[in-house]
Amino acid sequence: MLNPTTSDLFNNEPTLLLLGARTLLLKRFATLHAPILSTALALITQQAPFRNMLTRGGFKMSVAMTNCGDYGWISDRKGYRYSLIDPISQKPWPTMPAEFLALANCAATTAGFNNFVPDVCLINRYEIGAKMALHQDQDEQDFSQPIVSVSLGLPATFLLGGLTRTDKTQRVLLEHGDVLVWGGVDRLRFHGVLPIKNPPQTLSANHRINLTFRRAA
Ligand code: MD6
Ligand code: FE
Repeated sequence: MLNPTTSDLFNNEPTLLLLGARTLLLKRFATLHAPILSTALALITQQAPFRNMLTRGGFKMSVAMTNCGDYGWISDRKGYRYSLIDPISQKPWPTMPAEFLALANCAATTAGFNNFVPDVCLINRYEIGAKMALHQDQDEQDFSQPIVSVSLGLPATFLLGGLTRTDKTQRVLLEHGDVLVWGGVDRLRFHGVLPIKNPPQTLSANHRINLTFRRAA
């Protein structure tokens, strides 16, 4: 865990933290945009509701997911892949809202990745106890494209590993409004999310939302 100092506890300014050669944590970068993102999200989930997908092994994922954009990331007994069609509605995924695109592009530029135009936003919803096992993002065609990940709601401990599964992981606290950007030599780093904890009474949220922007094709 990046250890907060007493002064950090009272610091609400946006901050950039370098976590790797091409891994940047943009603390609170999206905080002001959160209400607009939530409104857009409500419209998306009316068309493409959250669902708990199956792994290839037939286990239900604890994280509920949906997508917007030209593609959606899906998982079922056939494995992981990108699909133009939502398997539930049999229709294309909802259009990526302009606010999503603008935020992702701006965050990428801030982290040194110019001209990032995502064609998919995977939307993850974590209830208390939900988690994501250590994995690499490797279903995309062009690994020169970065990944932009926006955290909303409850905090999470993100595990940031190296390029092999057994590399030591660092724990990174991802809070409401934080944006994590990585690419280049860090694009295939292993990563995961520890089980979401019960919130302190000072937090009103009861789940965590993560928006992961990628270029699939
Ligand atoms: C999450 N994120 O934070 C899951 N992948 O809920 C990811 O799997 C992820 O945050 C690649 C890059 C950034 C991420
Ligand atoms: Fe990932």
